[in-house]
Amino acid sequence: MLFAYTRSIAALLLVIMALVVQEAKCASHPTNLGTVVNLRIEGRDHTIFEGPISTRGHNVTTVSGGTHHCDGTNRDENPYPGPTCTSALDDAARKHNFSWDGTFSGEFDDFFITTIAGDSQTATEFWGILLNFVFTPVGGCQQQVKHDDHVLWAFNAFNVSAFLKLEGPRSARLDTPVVFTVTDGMTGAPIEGAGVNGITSGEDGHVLLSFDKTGTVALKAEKLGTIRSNAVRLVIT
Ligand SMILES: *[C@@H]1O[C@H](CO)[C@@H](O)[C@H](O)[C@H]1NC(C)=O
Ligand SMILES: *[C@@H]1O[C@H](CO)[C@@H](O)[C@H](O)[C@H]1NC(C)=O
Ligand SMILES: CC(=O)N[C@H]1CO[C@H](CO)[C@@H](O)[C@@H]1O
Repeated sequence: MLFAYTRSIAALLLVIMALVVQEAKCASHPTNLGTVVNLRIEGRDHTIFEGPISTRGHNVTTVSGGTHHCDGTNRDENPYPGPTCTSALDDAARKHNFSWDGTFSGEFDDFFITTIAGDSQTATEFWGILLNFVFTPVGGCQQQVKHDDHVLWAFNAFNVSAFLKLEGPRSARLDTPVVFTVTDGMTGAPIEGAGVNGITSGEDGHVLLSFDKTGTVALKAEKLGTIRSNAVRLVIT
């Protein structure tokens, strides 16, 4: 008797808890108003786009794939719509007037990107997506993004030894050396032999640069067999 009574109280408590959890979920229901991410698109020979982009989850249309949702609810990956890696690509393409194309897979409920700004995949080179220097485990319309995330679309992403990351000061004095550092964005390991403004990084990934003109320069690190780095904007005074 007491046992049954305790059991029904326990059951009632479970129901109440479930209701509370449900309520909390509703209260924190994320909105799809849009967010700003740092988008970078590294093409075969040059950077196609690099900068902040405002994006929200929305329908996307490609020539080869047609019109489909692209808000993270693809293949039930997320419960609520929101901005995604591919919505960011699409919003940048529209705002900055470059084209992209992708086929659509019903099985994955997602686009497979084939071309961005004329750089088309080949039998061995494909476009890949990294979120904060980590390959996304799911497709670009499934992978939601947050404010300030670093979204990288890279050509031939699956056949490179590293995704370069460049760090350094934002300002320098005329003819005064400053140190920049090139690392592997995934592991943080220093990268030797990368070129930054004509100077090659040492074993510790360091590059010593000095400038004989005032103004602003955008520096990137490049190395054969890797994906070139983010840009660091440096003001020389
Ligand atoms: C988005 O595309 C789907 C087809 O995938 C369509 O059913 C839906 O009406 C579209 N929504 C909007 C807002 O255009
Ligand atoms: C956008 O790009 C297309 C093709 O490259 C070009 O024809 C068109 O004039 C461009 N539009 C704007 C607004 O720059
Ligand atoms: C780093 C890497 O994966 N390199 C490979 C790229 O593809 C060629 C041939 O397609 C391979 O020989 C490399 O090992």
